[in-house]
Parts: sequence; C-alpha cells; structure tokens
Amino acid sequence: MTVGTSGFSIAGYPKAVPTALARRAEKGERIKITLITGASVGDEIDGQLARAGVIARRYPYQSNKSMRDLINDNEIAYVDMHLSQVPFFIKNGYFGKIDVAVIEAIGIDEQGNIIPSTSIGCSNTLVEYAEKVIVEVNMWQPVKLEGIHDVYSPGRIKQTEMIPVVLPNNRVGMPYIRCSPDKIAAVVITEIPDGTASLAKTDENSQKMADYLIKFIEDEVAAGRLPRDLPPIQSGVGNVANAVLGGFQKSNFRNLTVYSEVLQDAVLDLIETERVAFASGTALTLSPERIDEFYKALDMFKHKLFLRPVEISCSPEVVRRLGLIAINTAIEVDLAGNVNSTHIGGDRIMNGIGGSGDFARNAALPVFTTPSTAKNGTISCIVPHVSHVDHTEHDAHVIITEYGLADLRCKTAYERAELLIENCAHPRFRPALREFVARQYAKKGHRHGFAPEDLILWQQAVDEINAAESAPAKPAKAKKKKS
Ligand code: 0RQ
Repeated sequence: MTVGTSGFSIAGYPKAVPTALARRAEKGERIKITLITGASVGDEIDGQLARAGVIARRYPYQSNKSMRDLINDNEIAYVDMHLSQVPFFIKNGYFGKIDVAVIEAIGIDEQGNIIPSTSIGCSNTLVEYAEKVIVEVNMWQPVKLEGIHDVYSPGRIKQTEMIPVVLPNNRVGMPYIRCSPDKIAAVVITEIPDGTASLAKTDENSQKMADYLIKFIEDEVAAGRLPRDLPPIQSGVGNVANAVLGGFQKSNFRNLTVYSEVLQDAVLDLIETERVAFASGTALTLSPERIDEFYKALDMFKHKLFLRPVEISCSPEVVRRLGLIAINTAIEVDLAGNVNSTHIGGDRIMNGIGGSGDFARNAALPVFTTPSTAKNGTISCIVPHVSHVDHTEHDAHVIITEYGLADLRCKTAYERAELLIENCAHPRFRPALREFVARQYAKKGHRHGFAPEDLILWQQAVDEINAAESAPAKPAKAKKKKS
C-alpha cells in the first residue's frame, strides 16, 4: 500500500497506528508500504517501522538515524524532494493511488472535519486524495490549538489559482481539513507526546555566524538595499539555524515577521520580546523544555502564529512575492558558490533538501550558514567542488561561517572563490584552496569557472594538512657552537 501520514519536523505525526503496524511486522507478518509524509516524522515511524522492515519506499524527507542507515544501505528506496512539490505530486497522481492517510488531530467533528495538531505538512492533500483516512486524536496535544491552522489548497494542474497570501498574517483558508465522514475508516484515541529533541545551547561559532548575519542585514538596510522594516524571515532546522535566528534577539529590529516552514524555540522567544509580530509556518517543533511554557501562554501566541499546508508555507510563488530573507544550512560550499545540503561524500544521504531549495531559489536574499570545518576540524566545509549539488551558484547569495561572510552577488566565479577562501574558509585549509584556484587560473582561455578536478587531489591535500598537524613537533636541533 501507499500510506501517507501527517507530520513535519517531528511534530504532529501519528504514533499509535505505526507502532501497532511495527508490532505486527515484528511478529512475522509480511507488510511493505510506500510512505509519504510532509517531512521528517518521529521514531515511531521512521525508526520503528523502518527497523521492522515495513518501509520499502520513502518520500520526501527524513532525519532519523535508522532510516538513514537503511537508505544508505539501499534497503529503503528514498527519493529526496522539494517539499513544496509533494502535494502537487499527490494531486496529479505522480505517486499513484494513495491507499490510506493516517492523520494526527486534536479533534474531529460530526461532518468529518479534522483539526490538525502541531503540523499540517501535506495532511490536507493526503486526506483529499487518499481512499481511506485513519484519524489519531491525540489527547496530549492541547485542544486550544484550534484556530491556529489556515488550510488552503490550490487545485490540480490547470486549475491552480493564485495563492492569496500577500502578508504572512493573511488568513486565506479554513481552520480545519475538510474530510467526508464516509472516508474515515477509524478514529484512534492516543496520548503520546511528539518526539521532539532538546536544542543545544548556542555555541561560540553559531553566535559568531549570527553576529555576521545581523551586521550584514544592518548594512544592507543602511545602504538602502533592504527596507528598515525587513521582509519576512525564513530559517532552516537544527541547532545552528535556531541559534542564528536567535541572533535577532540582540538586534535593534522590531516588528519583524517570519514566513517559514518549521517554527522552532527561537521564534517564540522573538515573539515574547516583541521582535517578531507574526510567524507563519507549517510545523511547531518546540523542544521539550519550551513546550509547556508555550502551552501556558497559548492564548497570547495564538494571535501571532499560523500553521499552513507545506504547499503554501514553502510556495515558490509566495516566497518570491514576499521577498524573503531565507537562512538555511549547508554541509559544504564550493568555490563557485554551489551548495551541498544533503550528502556526505556524494554517496551518503544525511537528511534531504527539505524546503531549503524552495526558499533559496525564490527568496530575495538566500543565505547559507555552515561551520568552516566538520569532524573536529579535519574536513573543510569550503571545498573546490561539492560532492553533490542541491543549490546552484545562482541560488546561494551569501555564505557565512564563523570566520566571516561572503557576499557572492554580482561576482564572477574567481571573485566568489577569493571571498570564500579569504572570508569563510578555515585558515589551515586556505593555502590548499588557493593552490586549486591557481591551478585553474593557469589554463588561459578556460577561466570562466572551474573545470572538474579529480577529487583525489583535494583529499590528498586535506590528508597532508591533517597529518602535518597531528605529527609530534620535531625536537629543535642543537645549534653547533661556533669555534
Ligand atoms: O554529523 O551527526 O555525525 O555529528 O553532518 O551537521 O554541523 O551538526 O549541523 O544539525 O545543523 O545539520 C545541513 C545536515 C546541517 C541540516 C544539515 C556532519 C556533521 C554532523 C550534521 P554527526 P551539524 P546541523 C528546512 C530547511 C537540509 C534541509 C534544510 C539539513 C552532521 O541543516 O539537513 O535545510 N539541511 N531544511 O559532522 C562531512 C562535511 C560535513 C559533515 C557537516 N562537510 N563533511 N560531514 N557534517 N558538514 C527544514 C525542512 O525542510 C524540514
């Protein structure tokens, strides 16, 4: 069967039905499904079900270790997709028939209308196109969330109309997902928390990247390239993204808006301190430490937040119209400005592109952050060639590491390379990167960009740098006495 579930960034996904399905498979029943979700879901699905051998194919995003290992062993077929495209694929039949949608909700009424919980993702489209719907009503999620959702769904191809969001706080849809009661196969009552994780404390590097970003934005305002009341901000997932967004806390900006997909702790902090006036996303992914406080203050937050379908929160059309500042995270960046956000060494997936491509391609100011090195400083995140391309040189305008910022707009490949090496690369890798550029520049008549060079050459340079630094210091030679 092809099964679609609610859930986005470990928020608002069904827990009881997948757990029951995993138990059946563990007892020996042969069950295989193709799984479609909005984005990453909790361990009950991407962990338990994957380990039980139930998931044969997976679309469009994941961030679970068990799932990742099975994908990298080719035990699970994984297709990494732009998240905004998933509802479009469902509506137009590109995935084939959707047999069942399993949707977490805070409630369901007599007409069958489903009130989602902490995320929407592609739940509305799954409910509309699936043959049957199972609803998990989760009593752990507060019923007071009702009203936070704004469900709007464009039609199929050729019936698509303009998405009428012109400001992040425009309500354009319904506060629930419409569903005909005769589609509902079962209602399951649960009381299981979202499996969200704690966020790490902001480290020194993230703080530096946040400071570079705020200074850059202030300078853009001073130069008249951005309005003082900034356009809406989008921020990616994870510790670094949360910390970088948190950088606005120390800034003089007020009355900001957020138009993003995942709303993490930093967004709530910014709302509380009145830096952010309104935030729109598709998932509320709060750390266990923050969630209780959020629910206590829900009456206040409810007027400052919307959750929308991913098709709207990541819509290229809306992102372009709103002129977003989009801040996402890279795994590595190459000297031409291409960004890899998904693969290690070209052949191992980390998570997936998520919504980062929807935002980077269409934002007014696409920014990527990354620490300058990974794995205890042994790997440079600024490289001659990325091992996999997610965002091309045309879509990554500003790169930030803990060493500085490279504004790549209106620059040639050689100008970009110089900025990335001198402003962003770790100093220990700069000489080898400069040598790469020099080798390329030596080829007269071939200087518009960088020709592919054997990646082994770069790996050898990195190995030599690491070996030289880990070698014990040579004892100083005794000086010969002058006679
Ligand atoms: O490995 O887990 O083994 O320690 O990659 O890296 O530095 O912990 O950073 O958690 O912020 O994740 C890009 C993966 C960054 C994430 C990525 C290794 C590193 C570590 C993770 P370990 P960090 P983060 C909208 C936005 C794509 C989707 C996206 C991501 C692990 O941000 O998935 O943007 N983004 N969505 O050691 C080898 C390198 C490395 C490296 C990092 N150059 N070589 N390993 N690592 N750089 C949200 C949604 O769409 C839902």
